[in-house]
Amino acid sequence: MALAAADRYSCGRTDREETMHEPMPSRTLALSRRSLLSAGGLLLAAWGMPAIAGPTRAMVYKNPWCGCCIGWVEHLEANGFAVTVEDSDDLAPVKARLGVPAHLESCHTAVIEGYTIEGHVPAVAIEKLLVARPTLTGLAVPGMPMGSPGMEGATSEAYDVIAFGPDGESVFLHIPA
Ligand SMILES: [Cu+2]
Repeated sequence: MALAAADRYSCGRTDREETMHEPMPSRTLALSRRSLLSAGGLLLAAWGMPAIAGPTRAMVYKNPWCGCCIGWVEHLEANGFAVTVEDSDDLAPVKARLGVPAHLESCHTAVIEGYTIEGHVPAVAIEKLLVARPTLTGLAVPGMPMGSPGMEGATSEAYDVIAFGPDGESVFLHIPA
């Protein structure tokens, strides 16, 4: 089932403009609090390591008209990442170069500390990845699940963050509805 290009890059949603000014659902707030705790853990983990330069950098490739991609960028920034955005009308070559399996594709693609991050992956999963640093190509949240960072709205659904790499794929983190 192929999404029409317009649907795909506008996230298939037209009500984002109205919903983005509503108060965040409590689940999102809870997730943010968890993310902050994880960030605290990261700081502790970094204690005693050689001085490292500033916040974690994220390079995000997205379509210029993708609203939910901007929502995800804001989620990263709110969690302390320093984000650089590169807009492109054709992300297929980027996804191919960064090793995103076709069946795990979403809207935007990012590179964080050498890992490929595909779609609406929550910061808490990225922080867990950067602490554990497993041998992976990266993480993906395929499609665009409602309730994931950047896809906040009236409903939220459970979804999995998938780890992918040379050794195959596995569930890295389950996010409950
Ligand atoms: Cu999206």
